[in-house]
Amino acid sequence: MKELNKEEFKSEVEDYVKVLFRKSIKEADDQQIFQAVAYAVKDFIVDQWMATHRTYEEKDVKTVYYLSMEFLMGRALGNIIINLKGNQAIKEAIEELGLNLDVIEDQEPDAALGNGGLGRLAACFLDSLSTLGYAAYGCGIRYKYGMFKQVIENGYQIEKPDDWLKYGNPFEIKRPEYAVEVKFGGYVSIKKDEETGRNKFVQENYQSVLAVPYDLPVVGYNNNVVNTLRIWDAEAIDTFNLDSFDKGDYQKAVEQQNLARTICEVLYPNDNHMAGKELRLKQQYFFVSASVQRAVMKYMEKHDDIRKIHEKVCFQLNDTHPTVAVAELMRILVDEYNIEWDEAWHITNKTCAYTNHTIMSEALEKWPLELFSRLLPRIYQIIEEINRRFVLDIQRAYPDDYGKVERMAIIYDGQVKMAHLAIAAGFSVNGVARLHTEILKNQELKDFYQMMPEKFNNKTNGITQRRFLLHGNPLLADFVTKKIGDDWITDLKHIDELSVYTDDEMSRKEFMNIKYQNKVRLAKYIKEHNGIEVNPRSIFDVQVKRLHEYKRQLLNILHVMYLYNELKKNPDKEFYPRTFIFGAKASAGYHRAKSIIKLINSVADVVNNDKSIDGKIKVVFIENYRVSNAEIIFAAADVSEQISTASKEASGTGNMKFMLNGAVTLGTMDGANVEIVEEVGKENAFIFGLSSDEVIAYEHNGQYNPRDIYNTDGDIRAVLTQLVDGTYSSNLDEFRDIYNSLLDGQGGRPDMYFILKDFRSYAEAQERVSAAYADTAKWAKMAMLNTAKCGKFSSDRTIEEYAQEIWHLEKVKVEVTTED
Ligand code: 9GP
Repeated sequence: MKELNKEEFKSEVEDYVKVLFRKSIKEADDQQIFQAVAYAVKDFIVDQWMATHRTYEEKDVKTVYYLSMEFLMGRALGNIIINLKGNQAIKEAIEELGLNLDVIEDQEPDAALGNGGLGRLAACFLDSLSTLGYAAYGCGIRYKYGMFKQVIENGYQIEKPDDWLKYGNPFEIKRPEYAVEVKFGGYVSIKKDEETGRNKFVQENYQSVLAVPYDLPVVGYNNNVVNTLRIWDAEAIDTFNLDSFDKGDYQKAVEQQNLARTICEVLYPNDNHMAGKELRLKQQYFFVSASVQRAVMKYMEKHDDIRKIHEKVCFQLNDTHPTVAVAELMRILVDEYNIEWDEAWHITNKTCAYTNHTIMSEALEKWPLELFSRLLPRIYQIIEEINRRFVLDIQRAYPDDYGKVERMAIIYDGQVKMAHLAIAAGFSVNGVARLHTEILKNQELKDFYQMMPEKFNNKTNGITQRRFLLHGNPLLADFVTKKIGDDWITDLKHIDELSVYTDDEMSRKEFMNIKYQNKVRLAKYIKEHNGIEVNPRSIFDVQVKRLHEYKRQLLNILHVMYLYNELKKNPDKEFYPRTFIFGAKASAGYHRAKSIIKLINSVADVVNNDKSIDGKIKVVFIENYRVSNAEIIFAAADVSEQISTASKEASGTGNMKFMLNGAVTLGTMDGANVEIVEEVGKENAFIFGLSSDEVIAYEHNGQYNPRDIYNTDGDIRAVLTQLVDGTYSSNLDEFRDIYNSLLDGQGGRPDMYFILKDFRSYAEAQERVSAAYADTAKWAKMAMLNTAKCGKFSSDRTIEEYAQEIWHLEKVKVEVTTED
């Protein structure tokens, strides 16, 4: 591993401040210092970056292209520094320059090119791919505006644009030499190919944009490997070319300009929900076409037979969003390389693999035929042909069952069904936690599983311990290393060696003292950002994740309302003080989710200001929850709320980050919670609620009526009544929609997410939490065991499984030579 020279680094920082801003270190502001430090760090890693790519080429290794609309990278500087093991040298250099590394890191805007779990998973995967030494590209979009900034005004969420590129991004490198053209619209005509004499499909009268890549380094841990996250920006092909003016085609030139301007403008802020907008489909095809074209070109630079591309290239489709890749690869093979359909199809089958991340029906992408065929005429033709052949296969396999075609066809009911296309075309279909994969096989994708069982497999998600422990929780990271050495940083299974210390009183005390200090750090953040005083000796009970009804933040806050009522009724009740901490962004158009945010803030206003309860309950809504403040929050949590309606959360990854940081899970048997409980033991988690089988059974037989609970349970009735009687808002209609959703369902199913059904079981589990926390030694052991038993949930393990079982990659060692 290349060593960082402190003196050289210092003078680089000074030079950059001078060259970039014409200032001395003393004159530069914090943002300018950040820029200079970031450039100096990039200078240091660029040799490794070049060496990595040289090595891949020399060894001609297979590369995975991880195609994803989202990469929720967060800040880069701190992460790169820890992965370089350069913490000490850089920290010293920075101190000797009279600067503070924490302040500098805080200047960096989060690269928030993602919504939530799916995008953050992609970022963790990139970290693991580099650390394990696998050749990989992340391929995505360089959104000008990432995930919106959330501001809370009078308790309401307001969205502000996230202008993350305002000061430029010091880590990126523009690569105009790799730009490619992407075509939209027009029509397809058939022309005779002079060379082959065969018919050729040609897209005409289209609009096109130039896709220009920007590369970002992804630094592996202490191994010289630097992979690339390639994000594409759109530029106009030729700005008002004379041709267009001459032909009077001014309109078209303007349209092309507009197209280029709008495509990468903004990330759609929908999590687990399809917006169905034309621009979104344009974004999808834009980055997929660019990535696939470039991957094919790169492959053909070193090989002469396109038929063997699957030996060196794999496209992993992160959810259905990049599924057009299948048709784009077919287009390139058939139209550009003149490969016969059947052969092209086999090549495509061997090159593409699909990950499913959800069973929420509103998230499954289906595009109207009219829109699809107008925007992507040639791609649509190809999908029609894929569908025609696939339907024949279905009919051959199930000649007497017409329902199969109805349920499985790629084109049906006037829509293109992207998941069906991905399954038909890929060689692998994986779910993201064991339970989720079983639900896919036995429920949601049952027909596909019956027809193609060999494609289905599970890859339980993971997280990178380097960001979420080593960087996010330095005190705990040092403690772990002191006890068991530092192997856990690259092989998290070793963290199990901590288990023996859970019986040692001194170690438990130390562990809890670290938790306390992290709680003090978070309390300070809350005071600074929310103006709320919280007691770090109280239980920090945390639910941070996107706001979605199935994640049931509503259950949590209704329970807080219930507890508050209990305390008011019985002020002397024995009660362990609790701080309920929430953080969540709601998609801008998701009204009920936004009302739930308002409800949390309204409850916070009432409860936090009620002197009669003596601060026993505090409620905090952390504004603008994102990767950078998440690191502080996970480190400080005692209780990890993972309370989704069973069957709905495909995996969850926040649950793993909490566990790693020694928080105890309070959750349903959903997603990866099931595996967390399996690892840590039922006695070290608080499990409640309906099972996924029970939820699915109720959904099928429709026999759940929340009114029965409302009528028979006075406490629940009281809480629901408070939603509409002025207790939390003088506007009696403020929370009426929430109230109705629980009891009437507004035409749909009332209480679709079984909040009332699970309420009592949740409240009882919460009582168990309080009792357990009161027994300090017991709690310390539970919390520490959570950290110790987290080994399975490293994204390194997940990536090893993908690499061995799906991608078939070989590991590469990188040496930096004088050449680089
Ligand atoms: O909702 C899932 C979440 O459970 C999972 O952890 C994450 C990563 O696999 O993906 C989320 N899915 C989506 O955001 C949309 O499919």
